[in-house]
Amino acid sequence: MEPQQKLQADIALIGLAVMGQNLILNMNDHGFTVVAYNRTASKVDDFLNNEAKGTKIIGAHSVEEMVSKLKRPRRVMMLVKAGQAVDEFIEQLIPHLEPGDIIIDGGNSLFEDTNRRVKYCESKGLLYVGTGVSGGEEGARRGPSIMPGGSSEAWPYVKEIFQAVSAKVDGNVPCCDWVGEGGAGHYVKMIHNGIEYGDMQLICEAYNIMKNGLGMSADEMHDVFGEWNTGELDSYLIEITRDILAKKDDDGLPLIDKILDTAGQKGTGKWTVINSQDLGIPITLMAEAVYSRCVSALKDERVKASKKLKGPRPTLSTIANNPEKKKQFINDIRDALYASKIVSYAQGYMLMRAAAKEYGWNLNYGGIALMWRGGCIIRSRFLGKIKDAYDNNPKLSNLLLDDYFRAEIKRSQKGWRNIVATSAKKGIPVPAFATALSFFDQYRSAVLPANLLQAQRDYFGAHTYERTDKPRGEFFHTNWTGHGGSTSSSTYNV
Ligand code: 2AM
Repeated sequence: MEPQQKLQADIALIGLAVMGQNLILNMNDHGFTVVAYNRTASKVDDFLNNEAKGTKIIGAHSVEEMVSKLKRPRRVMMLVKAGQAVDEFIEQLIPHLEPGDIIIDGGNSLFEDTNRRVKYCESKGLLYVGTGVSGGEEGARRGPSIMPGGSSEAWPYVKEIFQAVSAKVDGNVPCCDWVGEGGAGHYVKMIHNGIEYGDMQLICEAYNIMKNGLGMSADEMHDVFGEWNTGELDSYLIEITRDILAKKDDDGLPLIDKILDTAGQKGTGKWTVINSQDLGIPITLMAEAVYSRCVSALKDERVKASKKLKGPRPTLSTIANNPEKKKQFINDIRDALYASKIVSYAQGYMLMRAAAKEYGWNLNYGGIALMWRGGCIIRSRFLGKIKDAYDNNPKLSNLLLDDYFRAEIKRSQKGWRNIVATSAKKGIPVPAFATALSFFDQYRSAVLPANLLQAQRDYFGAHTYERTDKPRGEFFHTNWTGHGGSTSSSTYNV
């Protein structure tokens, strides 16, 4: 290694899978000197001799050598398999680092692990950053959305690199800002993925009504999604849906019609829903999106059931055969998608607020919308409006109460209700549209039937209830049958 390269490197990156390699190349493009290291050292040489040829990227063949090449405070970023590999590298790094040095985990770690690692590294005098990196391989190379959290003293030292390599929107605004303490960065990445599940399910429901209800061809739907992508739904996922619908197989027929309808999942949506259950926050749309993938996976059962369980035919021929009505109905589908999407994001933000309270984070809500605005899978024009809402009122308690979104839902509501009602009548499944509407109607209800629920709980389990004519916090029990006794349950679980 040439002597002038000694102590010159800005950052080290461990993990030379495609994401790691691409992020290194991206950092190099932005003028940073990166030391590349990997457990299997032969990958370092492969990388230097191929993708990294002709760049300023430096290779290292041991942790010690890697660390020796870094400027202080040292910045070491890991992009390795989540779980044990991260803990192992932390242990390998600690003996070679000094107080104030920074370990960064850019992998898909669970936020609870990051919470623990931040505390552990800080106890050793080190700083620790757990960052969500979204946008896949292409994003890593051209500009991902980067969501860093952890030891806040580390932010000034990683800000320049992260913001330089991140995606940019509206000219040159970086899709990277400090998220918050502990595992907040990885948490926000997890919520991003839950929202992504929801967005995808909403698009699938819109597609299904057009395809099976209105009998539209892939080319016709391609045009509709193309048009939607010029309006308030303008987003990466609508854009790729437009393009997917235009793709032809070798025989010239739409490829989409040949793809089996069973969805896979890697589990990040599931983790979001599990966390929502822990925190008692209704992210009903994301939950329906996860469960819809589960239902889709029951292909064989569904094929059998389709021959036995009878219901209405899903065709909407009266609408489909009247061009005026059809156009209006397609607009209603768009409105259903849009209003449901507002509900989904409102629910995602409700969960983040609850998490901030539970885990003691000071989350930057507008910043989060900005980070998702570009680079990642859920990037959209819509997120700019969420950023505006939190800029207008950083203490906004619910996105549904923001003036802009309130007006948007008001405008879309008629179409949304028409789509959910028509689908119910015709037996077209719309779990996400419907749950969003039910949630909306529950959320705007000052009174819900939980009075009866409390009565039932008190009847069979003496769980007690509060009364509308008494102050909150006073609990009552009734002897409903006359022979149940008047002893109430000792524990009261909300
Ligand atoms: P490898 O090339 O030596 O397998 C994605 O899998 C990245 O994580 C790769 O760089 C891989 O290194 C690394 N990785 C996976 N499991 C690991 C482990 N247990 N210890 C160290 N690195 C690991």
